Amino acid sequence: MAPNGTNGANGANGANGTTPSRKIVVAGAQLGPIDMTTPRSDVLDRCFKLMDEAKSKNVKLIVFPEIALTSFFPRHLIQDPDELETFFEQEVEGDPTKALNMKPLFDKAREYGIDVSIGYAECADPTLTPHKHFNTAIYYSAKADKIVGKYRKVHLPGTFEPYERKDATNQLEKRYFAPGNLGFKAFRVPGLVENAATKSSGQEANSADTIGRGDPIVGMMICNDRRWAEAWRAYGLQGAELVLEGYNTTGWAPELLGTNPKNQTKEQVKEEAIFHHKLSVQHGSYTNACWSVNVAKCGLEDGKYPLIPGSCIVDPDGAIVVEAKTEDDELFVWECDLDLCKRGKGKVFAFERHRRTEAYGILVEQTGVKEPELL
Ligand code: CDV
Repeated sequence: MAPNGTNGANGANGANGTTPSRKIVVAGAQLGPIDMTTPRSDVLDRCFKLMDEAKSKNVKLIVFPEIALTSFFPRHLIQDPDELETFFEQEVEGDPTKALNMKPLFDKAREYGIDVSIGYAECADPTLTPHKHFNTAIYYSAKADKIVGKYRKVHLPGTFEPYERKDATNQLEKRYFAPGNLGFKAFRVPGLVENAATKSSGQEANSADTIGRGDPIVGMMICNDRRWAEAWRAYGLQGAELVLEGYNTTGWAPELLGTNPKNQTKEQVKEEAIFHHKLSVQHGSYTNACWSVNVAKCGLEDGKYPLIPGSCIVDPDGAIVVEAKTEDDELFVWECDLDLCKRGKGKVFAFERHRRTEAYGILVEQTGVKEPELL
């Protein structure tokens, strides 16, 4: 099958000594708006529809957005801790697939044999006071029947205190979440490509005959992370072939985003936000020679807070190969050939030959800007 008229059926299967295929049918599951009062069960029903469609299209991995199961609550000042807690999910027996509100989704993934990546608000340890809360994404492997990757958002935008102007759109992520403490750790996913080189067959990573031949290398980022070259490069340095990124990006928040004098209308502000989103993910994919699957929650939440669309899959050359067309629930599918990462990783972005770490100290030694001495 060639979803959406994509790049064709699998090639050689490896059985006759030819190069095994590294093509994976991947779907982004864009979600339309979710209001503050929408029950999780309604959202899960919407997710199931997208999973049904994914199954019918032979999808192997479906990617849901950041904080996929509720409204983007960090725009609201919620002072009652019990009320705030209702937006968070707690693992059961150390297993997020058993978390009350997420279990039905993973049960469906298990039934369909589809891998799932999803973002949610995580209550990490309910026995701690106050709880450690993170903005988290997890990767469920159907082959392994468990979570094989977990990422906690590192770059938390916005403020701790709400803006003074009554009608301002807040982004209270610094108030509600701790910065991610798991770094940018890439991981391998079993069962998605044929004849992968493995440790159990006596092979070693980073040897000439296994580079680009192991199980797919995946990284995750969440929304604001995609604007930071550091996040992409951390994954690039681990050979990431596929970066999964979910987002809730406001289309109108002058206090947060500042104003560009070129933009005269709210529509222009939103268009610029979509432009910056695409610029970031296209640049990150190109400069690290990896695919990226970028999935929005979008549309007008609570009838007044616009979130941008722009969900898309970007190839390792930085080109958008497929994008969502609506601002509602929508599945978009592409057959991603991981072998397309090889050109960039082997030539222009062959890090081992071209990077100059002796010149990069400033990148980790300094956080904010220090201008040169005045003349
Ligand atoms: N959820 C986000 O991280 N949103 C930010 C907005 C606030 C700029 C983003 O970078 O898209």
